[in-house]
Amino acid sequence: MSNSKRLRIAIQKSGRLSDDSIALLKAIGIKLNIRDRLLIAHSTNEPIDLLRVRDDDIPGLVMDGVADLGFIGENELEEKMLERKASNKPSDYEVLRRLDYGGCRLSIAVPTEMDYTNIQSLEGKKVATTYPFLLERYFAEQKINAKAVMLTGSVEVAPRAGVADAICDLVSTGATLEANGLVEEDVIFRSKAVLIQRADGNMSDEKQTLINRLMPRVDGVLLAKE
Ligand code: PRT
Ligand code: ZN
Repeated sequence: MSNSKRLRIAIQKSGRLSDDSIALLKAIGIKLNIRDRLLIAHSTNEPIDLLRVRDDDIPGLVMDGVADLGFIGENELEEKMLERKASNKPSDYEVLRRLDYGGCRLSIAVPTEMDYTNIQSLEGKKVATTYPFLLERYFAEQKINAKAVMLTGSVEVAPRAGVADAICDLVSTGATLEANGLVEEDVIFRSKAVLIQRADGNMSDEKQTLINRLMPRVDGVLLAKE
């Protein structure tokens, strides 16, 4: 679908993955001319363009072949893959490298006052989350009848607002949970940022050669930081 001869890399425009992803591209020698408001940024020394978008859009752009590569959190990638599978949309991709940033976990957390022993305690309950497909998959694996309630923001206030009994949200330090009177109980998914490539079979030889030339540099940067 992507006709451009230039390699298109989808990257979060502004958020937790942006700076580290840009830093990695720069570290492998790609010079970038990024203007804050623009969707597209061009490299000045390689045939590469950046598509600067919301992270939610990155898996779909790669799976539809609109972007050739993408930097994305595994949480978002796996959720979108499940969502697209459920509606019979293309959902293939290849993970080129697992990166050393964006680390977090998707966890179930419950109000401190809730009587929680294990996941069975959620039988018949409502759990607010931005990741309904990952959560429903976990409920199915655990054979629990509970309901995922989709919220795109403010998930951590859902129990206090009476919208849900518990939540399933991303956690890194745990400070947000604590500030909202919630206790982390079950980790359902561990995530890091990954570099993915489209797997629709339509990558041109020129682009694949460029990717193959860049990847050893990525490995060099990752190794140097270990
Ligand atoms: O605007 P756009 O849609 O692009 O951005 P976004 O707001 O959806 O995403 P953003 O930038 O917040 O996160 C992008 C990705 O960073 C996520 O998909 C994860 O892969 C990764 N990541 C790593 C995190 C966190 N750590 C994280 N702590 N994403 C979100 N959080 C949030 C979490 O949702 C909760 O609100 O931080 C809060 C918890 O943090 P602690 O430290 O208090 O536990
Ligand atoms: Zn997002």
